[in-house]
Amino acid sequence: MKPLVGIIMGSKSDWETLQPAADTLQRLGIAFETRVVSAHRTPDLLFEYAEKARERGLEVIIAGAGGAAHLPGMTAAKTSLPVLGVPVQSKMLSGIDSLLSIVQMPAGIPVGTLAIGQAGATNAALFAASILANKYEPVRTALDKFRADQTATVLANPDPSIT
Ligand code: RP5
Repeated sequence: MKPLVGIIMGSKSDWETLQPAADTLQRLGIAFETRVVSAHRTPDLLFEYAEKARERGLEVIIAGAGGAAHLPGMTAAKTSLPVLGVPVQSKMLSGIDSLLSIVQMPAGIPVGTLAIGQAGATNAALFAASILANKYEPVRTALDKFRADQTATVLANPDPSIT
């Protein structure tokens, strides 16, 4: 199956944060690819990836980066595909630097920014699924099931003292 979602990240060290996005897409049956694409270390690759993304069949890009996190914004500048930004929890500033770098886009080029860390990565995948669900019925069904299962799990375990 050709990937519909591209998960890109600024460094291999971001994989731990972004892996839940891949796991969630896998669970929903959505084809994806994962790549290290750095705005700072491989800028030419970033331009090529973003420029060719649509013609290769990608429909959503999830971009995770930490620190001075330019990857999501620069990717969004080079493609009109929806770009979802995941701020990686940096060591020095706990991801506040990543969050502000990604969320504070000037008007004109949007990046849909998620929470810092793995929760943001999971939600980026679910957000990508919501976008794709408008067009792909199986994705809508998988997303509805994901939510129903989540609700059932909470309701089936009402007592927090029981493990
Ligand atoms: C960013 O720099 C990456 O997204 C990563 O979060 C951060 C640190 O990268 P490494 O020095 O661990 O490769 O570009």
